[in-house]
Amino acid sequence: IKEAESALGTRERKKAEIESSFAGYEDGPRRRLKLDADDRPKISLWGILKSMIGKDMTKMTLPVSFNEPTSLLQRVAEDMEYTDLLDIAADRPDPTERMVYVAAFAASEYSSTTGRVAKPFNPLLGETYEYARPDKGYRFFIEQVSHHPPIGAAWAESPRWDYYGESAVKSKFYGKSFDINPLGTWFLRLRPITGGEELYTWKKVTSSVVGIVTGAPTVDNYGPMEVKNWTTGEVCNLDFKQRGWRAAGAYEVKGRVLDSNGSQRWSIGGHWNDKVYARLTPGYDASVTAPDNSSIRSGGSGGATQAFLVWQSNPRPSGIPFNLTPFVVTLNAIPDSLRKVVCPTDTRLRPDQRAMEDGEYDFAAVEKNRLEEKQRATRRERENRGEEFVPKWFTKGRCNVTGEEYWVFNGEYWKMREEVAHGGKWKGV
Ligand code: CLR
Repeated sequence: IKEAESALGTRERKKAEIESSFAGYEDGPRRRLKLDADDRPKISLWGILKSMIGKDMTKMTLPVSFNEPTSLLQRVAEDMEYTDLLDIAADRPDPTERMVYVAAFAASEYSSTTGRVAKPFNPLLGETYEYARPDKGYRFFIEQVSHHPPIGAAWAESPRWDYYGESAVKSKFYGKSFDINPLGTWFLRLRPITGGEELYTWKKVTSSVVGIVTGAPTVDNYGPMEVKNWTTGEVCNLDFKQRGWRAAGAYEVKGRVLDSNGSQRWSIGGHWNDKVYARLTPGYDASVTAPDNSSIRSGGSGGATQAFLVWQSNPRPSGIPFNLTPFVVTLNAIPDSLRKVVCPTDTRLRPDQRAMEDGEYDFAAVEKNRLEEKQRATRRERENRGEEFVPKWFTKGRCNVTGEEYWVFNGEYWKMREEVAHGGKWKGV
């Protein structure tokens, strides 16, 4: 009881701190874009890409009609769509059950990639993006901390958890496929109801655009993923199955949760674009499919050997331009209340991306060029002064649990923002 009380105390303190950042989000999430349909010119991907075999994404110059009106910083914020799973995880008293929900969260991060064969805008060095959800109780922040190679450092906080990591990818166009390999580790600090804190880590799997030559490009995500609880020792091994020739088994994910002694506790199965189920299988492995009767119990498990639904993807209504998800539509909104407080470096203020969102593709291309030229000029000036870019909101640190390097958020962003909300000014940005 004492430990639960202290866990609740920590959550209360965090809650108050995070709520101080909600100014500007009073209007609630945006529901639609200005555009009803994107009438982008249909150009063959292969026609453009065939001369670029062997190149990585940073070396490809593509017409702006291959872009979508998101930035890579916002693509990382897409991870926040299913944080409810983390809230549920934190309230489960059993660590293997917490792992089931954390692993489902890690798999849910891929559901919004389908139908999105488009290039997000490349963030400028020092560009930032913030996103807060008063209704969900979290705040998210990311800064582009390196341009070559492109690296974004992200930090999200809620009363029950912190989620942070580095977004950096290696990409290469192989002709048959365009592969994107994420490099960084993602960290989850969970504050379970039973007290204390737990550290989980995982790495993202490979994303790949396939079907380029046949003219039906799709995004696949595949490979093994290990989610590890460093504090109590549970491990979940997930396997994202690679899409085959006949697309049978597409989107499939399966896995197992091992307890701290290494013996199996849960079997997991489903599809990362749709649903994930779990089944209590103490000491053995089983394949998990949808339960065959109507007694699907979501959010509970106590002793059940019947599979239960852990996660379900939100609907993808057709008719949203650029094939965006409803969650993504909320990301680039800038109501007047938010414009007043958001940092001048925020992605929402990029004129090229805004033009793209509004369907003004030619203007988007002109502005994109202008910003990139300006960035080059700034870099030359910096080099002439013999200076190096220093991130404003993150420093490099080493995790004393995993031994890995990671980007430590200095917390100053939200403090300065609060001053701005009370009439102050952004300084040194
Ligand atoms: C995957 C999840 C990671 C962050 C991340 C980084 C790069 C993204 C990738 C995600 C998804 C696929 C992606 C990629 C950059 C380019 C690629 C959007 C979100 C698209 C599909 C490539 C389009 C090909 C062009 C030639 C049109 O945490």
